[in-house]
Amino acid sequence: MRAPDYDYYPFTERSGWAKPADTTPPETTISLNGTLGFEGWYVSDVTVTLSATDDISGVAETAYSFDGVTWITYTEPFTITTEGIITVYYNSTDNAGNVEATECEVIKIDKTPPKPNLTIGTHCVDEAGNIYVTSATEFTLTASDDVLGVANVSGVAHTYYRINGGNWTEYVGPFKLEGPDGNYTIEYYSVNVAGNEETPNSVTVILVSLKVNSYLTDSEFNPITYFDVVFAKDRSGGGAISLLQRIQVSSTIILRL
Ligand SMILES: [Ca+2]
Repeated sequence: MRAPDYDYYPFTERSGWAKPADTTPPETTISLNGTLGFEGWYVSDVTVTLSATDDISGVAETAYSFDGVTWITYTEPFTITTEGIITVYYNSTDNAGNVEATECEVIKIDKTPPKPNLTIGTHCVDEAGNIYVTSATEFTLTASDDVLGVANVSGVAHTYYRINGGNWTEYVGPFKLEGPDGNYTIEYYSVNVAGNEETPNSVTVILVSLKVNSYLTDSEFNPITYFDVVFAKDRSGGGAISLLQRIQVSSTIILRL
């Protein structure tokens, strides 16, 4: 018998046969558009596009969420600008009411170079702001990959420094300046895991030796003309083992620490 010529059931076609029942949920795919850095980190904003297909009854709605709790109806591609690790949950529902199992995509975004910080050990600064150091002064570099609200986004991967335009050296621990007195320019920068790096920072310090003028006399106020630097067995200087250096008192003593 021919079916009635009107559509009393939404999935019945007028030509007379019923569509198969739709028991299969839609399938949603996600695509991301941004600039990839290293280790799966994007170094730019990321635009998210969701597209869904459903063979039988058709897609009724696609939705997404950033926490799996609050859902937003998807209407057009959206852009994530925040940094850190962001999870996008998404699914679609078809016209027969089948809901796709929620899928998720983890998106890692780090757009900001790490911030290095140079700490200069024992030093002094004059009124003009000149920084004086000795060959014993330690220089320590630390770096942070924090941004406002997110600690250690992709993480500091490497910190580099160079002295007076020499070769860049990877920082592994505190360093000191060696060489003649004078100006030394220290440049330094850090790179994070995502590959962001900053224009090098720079500081100039002045390396100086310590100069000591000696006016020593003996108990009779006779000038002491020299003293000996020795290895000794005790603090009183008794039992000298060997003479390291004989220093003339009439001259300026320069201590290279
Ligand atoms: Ca379906």
